Amino acid sequence: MPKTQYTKTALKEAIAGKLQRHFACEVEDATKDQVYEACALVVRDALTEHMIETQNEVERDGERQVHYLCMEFLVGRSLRNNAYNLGMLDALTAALKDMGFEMADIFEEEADPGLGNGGLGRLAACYMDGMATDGVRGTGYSIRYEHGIFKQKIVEGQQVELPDSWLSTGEVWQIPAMDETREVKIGGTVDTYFDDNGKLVVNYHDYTPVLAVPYDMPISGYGTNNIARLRLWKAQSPIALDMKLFSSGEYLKALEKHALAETISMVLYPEDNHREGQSLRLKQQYFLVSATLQDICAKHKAKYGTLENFAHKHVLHINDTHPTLVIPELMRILMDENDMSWEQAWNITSQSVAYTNHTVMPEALECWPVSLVQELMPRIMQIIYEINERFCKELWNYFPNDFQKISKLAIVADDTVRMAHLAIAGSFSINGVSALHSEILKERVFTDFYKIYSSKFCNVTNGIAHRRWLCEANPELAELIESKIGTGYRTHPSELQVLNNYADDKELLDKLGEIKRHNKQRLADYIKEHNGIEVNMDSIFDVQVKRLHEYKRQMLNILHIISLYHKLKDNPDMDFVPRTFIFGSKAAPGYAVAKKTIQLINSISKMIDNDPAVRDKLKVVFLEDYKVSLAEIIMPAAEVSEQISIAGKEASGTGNMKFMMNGALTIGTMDGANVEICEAVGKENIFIFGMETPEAEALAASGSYEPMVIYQNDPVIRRVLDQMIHGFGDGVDYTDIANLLLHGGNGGPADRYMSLKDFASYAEAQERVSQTYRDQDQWNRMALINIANSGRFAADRSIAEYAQNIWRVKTNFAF
Ligand code: 26W
Repeated sequence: MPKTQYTKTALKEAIAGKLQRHFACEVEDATKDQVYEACALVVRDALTEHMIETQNEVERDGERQVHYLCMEFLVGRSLRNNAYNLGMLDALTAALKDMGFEMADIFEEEADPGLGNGGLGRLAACYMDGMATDGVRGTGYSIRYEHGIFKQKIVEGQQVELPDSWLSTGEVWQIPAMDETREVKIGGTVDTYFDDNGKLVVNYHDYTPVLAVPYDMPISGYGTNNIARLRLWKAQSPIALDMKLFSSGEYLKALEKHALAETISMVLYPEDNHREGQSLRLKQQYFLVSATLQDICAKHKAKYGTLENFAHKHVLHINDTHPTLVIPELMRILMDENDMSWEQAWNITSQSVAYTNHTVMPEALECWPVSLVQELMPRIMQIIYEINERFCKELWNYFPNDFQKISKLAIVADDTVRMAHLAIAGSFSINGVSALHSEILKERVFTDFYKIYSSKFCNVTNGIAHRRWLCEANPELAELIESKIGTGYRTHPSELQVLNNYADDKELLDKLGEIKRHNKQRLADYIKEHNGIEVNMDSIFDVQVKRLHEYKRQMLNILHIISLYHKLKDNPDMDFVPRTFIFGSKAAPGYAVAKKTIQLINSISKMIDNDPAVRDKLKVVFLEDYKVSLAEIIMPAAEVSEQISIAGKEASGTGNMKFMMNGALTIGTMDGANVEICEAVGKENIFIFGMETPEAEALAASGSYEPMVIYQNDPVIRRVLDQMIHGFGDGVDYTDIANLLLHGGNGGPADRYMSLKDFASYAEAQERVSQTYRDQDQWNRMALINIANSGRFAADRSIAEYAQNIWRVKTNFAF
């Protein structure tokens, strides 16, 4: 447990002290943002103290460390989380109250750092929390993007992207470590030759040097002094301006060189599950990888004087393929800078790297043109070629004479570098993120690799930071839980299971319903304030929040909503369980269909809200700028969780876990972690519909799917699509969307993700949702069972599995 106890009085004094010293003001004159900053500084002091202790311990005992590399860390706000973990949240709330401030208002002052797109980045953040709590020696590495994911504004129904500047209030959590600045070399020319002694000499020149300046965010764990560190690299030009160029009159060129270096950490790429072959992105990847490895290796050498024992002391975990260049970069450091042979370097490298795959979408699998890798990192390209050559020789042993297969599996082919193949060749572990996804990797995506390296493949089902998503986001629910089962579940999430014993406790179930209503009210107030829409508190809050992507099938939800609208228009007095459909989603700026889908949701929302015949029973709300802090309001208020991707495509999903933990019931396909959620709660406590993976895959592969036939035979669907062509009364034309569903487009088949095929089954499941909701006791009972069985989806459990099965480091977690 943390050593320090924080009292209200001590905190008040500390905050007042910070206000005085940093802002030269008294409590009475302080603004909310000054108070926020003062609180953050007080909390930070405690964290940095713990961080130093943790670092010293790591240094002393020399146990194996985990280095978690990820291009995204969607950490969310820090103040409340750290205060909770340090056990000072109550005292802080009381201290602020005494000083005349509401805790919630102060928390609102903090910007929500958007250093990620979606699932991948949020998972990385949840895992930092898990590592800190489980006592794993972990460091996360990423880029300190000046601008995170764009801010989304909805203007006349359409998404508009605005730059996000989070640093103003986020800076307080980052401690610069200037003395550990590294230099990354980009571009230039490399000459390699063997000297008289037969030793390889690598001469690298004319490159552009870029400084990597580290900023450390201490990530607290719960009930422990162990701190996980998140190291964010900022790119800086080493010279204010290139003086040589400058004095020779090439002012602009000097300026350009300078700016080029600094743009590396300027902005996060907003594509999710879709690669953009931009050279700046590849520079970012190499920048992250090279700075990180130089950092780890320099410290390791300072301690041991050699890198020979590197693999015993470090695991380099790569989160998806984006940091795969760690493999050739570590080879480069070991060979070029430490005189190791290829074989020795390869042994160390391939025993240090572990790779997690997060997607099976073909358009997300990374490939880089050889020419680009060559241009930006010539030495790395040489090493990749050599890895490829040796790898292909190895493949030859498994598939002799099968040239076709070998070129299919090669790392370099058709003038591109296939990052996933490089990751598989150079790592000792490859895992998927849910049981189903890991099976799909083995059986379909990486079948041939699995034949060769079956022992490298494993599964670790994703998990979420349950303290953030339950205890902090939903304090009333946490209090209710704790009144029954105590606080043990905070570090032993499986103890939530004890709640199963209360499934028939009417009083508890009523209380659960009451709490949900309070959380719904909070969201309703938010909606009123931001969308000007009054929602019916007795309606089912049905939520789909996630990135906008065709495979996630927001479209299926929309088609169903339109069909409900028709049903109500035909029969306004029918006995209809009122529903509020809530969406929140960002679309990649270049993804036209996704953006049009957002517009479609907004058109429908407006049409319904303007129609007195239906608007009390049916509502559609699109919440602007979905992000972590907004999710913290939405999750506790949700009653239905939409997890409706076409089976086989959603690697895991983690929103599904957050909803469940907050007592929402899932309507979903047998995809990703939904399968395990279904197993955990039982079929009777979840609404499953649609094709399962084998059927969906077979239908897609057969080429015989014809949505037009469904359109012709199903009057409900026909009317929905006809309405889409006809429009929603605001003059916006959606024929393109209808065409995409019925005829295909953009080089794809009609209704690629088979929304029409699953429509009837989905509508039927939604009808079951409505009927179930009529019996509130039954509904609350199902909600309780979902909460009670959500413990296995805690990040603490995932991290313990990584630690035990992949990283081979010790943890404090008890399964
Ligand atoms: C190169 C462009 C790009 C950018 C991001 C390709 C792929 C990605 C991510 C890996 C996509 C992603 O976030 N995948 C999600 O990962 C979550 C965490 O494991 C899963 O829960 C989601 O199902 C998966 O879509």
